[in-house]
Amino acid sequence: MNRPRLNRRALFRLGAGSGALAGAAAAAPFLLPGSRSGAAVADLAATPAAGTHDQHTTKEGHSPSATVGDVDLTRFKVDPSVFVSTFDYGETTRMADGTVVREWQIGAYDVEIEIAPGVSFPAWTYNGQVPGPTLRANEGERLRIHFVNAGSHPHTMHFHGIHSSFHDGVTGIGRGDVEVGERFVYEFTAKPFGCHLYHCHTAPLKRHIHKGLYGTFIINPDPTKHGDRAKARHPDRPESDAWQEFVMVMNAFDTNFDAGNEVYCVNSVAFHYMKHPIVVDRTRPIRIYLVNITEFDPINSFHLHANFFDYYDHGTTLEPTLRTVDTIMQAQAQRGILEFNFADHEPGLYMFHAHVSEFAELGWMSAFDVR
Ligand SMILES: [Cu+2]
Repeated sequence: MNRPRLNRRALFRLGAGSGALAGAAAAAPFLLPGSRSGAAVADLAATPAAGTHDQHTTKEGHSPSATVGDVDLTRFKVDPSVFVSTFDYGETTRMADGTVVREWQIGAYDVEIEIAPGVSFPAWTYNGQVPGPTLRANEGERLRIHFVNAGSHPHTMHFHGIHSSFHDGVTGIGRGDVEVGERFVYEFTAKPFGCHLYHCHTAPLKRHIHKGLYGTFIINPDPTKHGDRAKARHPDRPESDAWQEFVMVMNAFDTNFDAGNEVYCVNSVAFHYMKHPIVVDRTRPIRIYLVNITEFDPINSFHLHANFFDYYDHGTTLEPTLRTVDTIMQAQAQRGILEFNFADHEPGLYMFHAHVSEFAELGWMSAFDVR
């Protein structure tokens, strides 16, 4: 049976519009970093609508997947190449007893973003960007998040942390939904240390999350409580200076609202870090704050090529919860810290991607440029 049927890839192709994902290019060369060449591989567009096991020998080819061209980064508030190493520490003051108060201004806005060349998505955002800003604080500080809803629907901010019921940011509980035009200040103490997240928790939850209302929330461990191992994770300490830190949010987009994703990525743009590999210094260690917020699919995963890493589940321990692994999986809202280095490697490109192969082929494919 070879009857054509409309599958997710075909929909993606249709949704791509005017040739952005142009052309079957099975024989095209490997997509070079930074290439804007129209000859670049477009496996997405070349994929047959009907799936049989032998079709890859005729239509799909064997070239790495990518999109053609680049998104209009001026439409993003933050370029993913900048976002990946940007941490928002907000503004600080001190209370009379010396406790640091750390505050952020966060607004919910409707913004159209471009998630693959020519593919727009009508997002709901925190501060105009998807993911929202990576909020970072030190353990024990008093946090105040001044939230204003300037969007078109009720929203909240629900933090994965420890706080009161009133500040939980959930429809129908405590302060509950923040209606359009309303404000609310979420306030709680930063604990436990780790790699966390925040997201809108207004019903229907899957739609409010998937539309783009999520971000990473990092709490640095206090070395005075947790000893020397905490120092390397605390940016105020010289022991942390050597580390190259990155934040990666595994997300995906349902561009036709059929409760299935068409585009997968890290930090919102399909194949961005294949076209713009993340430059790393092989003499310095690497730490990744990794969060999975992918809606509609039960798991996502992270696989590193030619290397192994230590993993700290939720980032809430200073001893690895997994050692010497090259792949981990995360359900939605699971997150963790990855630590590794390329000290013994020759310089070059080293891939990392979802080892759910379909996700990789639909955008969640990335690379480090090790120098
Ligand atoms: Cu919402």
